[in-house]
Amino acid sequence: MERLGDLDPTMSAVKIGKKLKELGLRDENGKPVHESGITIFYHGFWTSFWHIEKCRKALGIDQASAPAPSAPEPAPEPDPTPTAAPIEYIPDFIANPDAIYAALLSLPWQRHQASFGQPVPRDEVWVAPYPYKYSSRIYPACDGWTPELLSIKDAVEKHTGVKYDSVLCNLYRTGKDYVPYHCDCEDEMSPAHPIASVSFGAVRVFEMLLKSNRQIGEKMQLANGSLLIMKAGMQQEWMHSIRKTRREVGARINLTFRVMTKTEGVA
Ligand SMILES: O=C(O)CCC(=O)C(=O)O
Repeated sequence: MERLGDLDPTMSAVKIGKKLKELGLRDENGKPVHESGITIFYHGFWTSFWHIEKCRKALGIDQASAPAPSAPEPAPEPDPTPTAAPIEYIPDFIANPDAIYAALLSLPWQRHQASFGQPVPRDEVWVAPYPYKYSSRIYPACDGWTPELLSIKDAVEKHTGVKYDSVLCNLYRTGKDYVPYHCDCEDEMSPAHPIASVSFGAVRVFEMLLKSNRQIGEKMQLANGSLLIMKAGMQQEWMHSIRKTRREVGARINLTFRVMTKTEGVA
């Protein structure tokens, strides 16, 4: 005979009523237990549960003898040592970061429109001999190299041995400005070259996420005057972001030097 313990209280009330009728069981008052199925229908899950318990008692089947519900799969242990992202970090890369930061504040910053007319949550300037198609917007080619941008580019090129042709400048005016998780892996960009990221002003947290398992990697505090190299191939495997913060933080400027290889097909 089917045991009451096999009845699942999450079954619909009508199904429970049917099942009890099939079993032909009577409760402690001698009433066919399926009659109470009507009550189950009106009162739902908890009544069903109560009713099954009542029938278990009537039949002398207590919880201990009922078949144990199958145990849920244990959650996998989080990996205590997240995979290290392919980066290099030099905290004091720029000798006089405050003076350069002050000069960079007068770049022609623009708050562009993102999809659905929302403003991009930071100001940007794109300087490159190529247009840049980024997240459904196109930034035109712009020969806006200032002496400061050229001197930082020169320092970065000496360090990396790579000739950069482009820079995306970001200005985070407050802690509310941010860049969501993304990778800089558009078709126009060379995956064979590292991206060099130079930061000025307020310290903000840079987070990395491994695409394959959505595991958050190391979180870094990017210091004023620091250089972070995201090595060749990193964009294909990792995403990165600057999170919003509720802390009172000042403005921050970040410059990412890139190599653009393929610009055909971009308007
Ligand atoms: O501000 C940063 O440090 C990151 C900027 C960034 O992710 C980007 O320009 O693609």
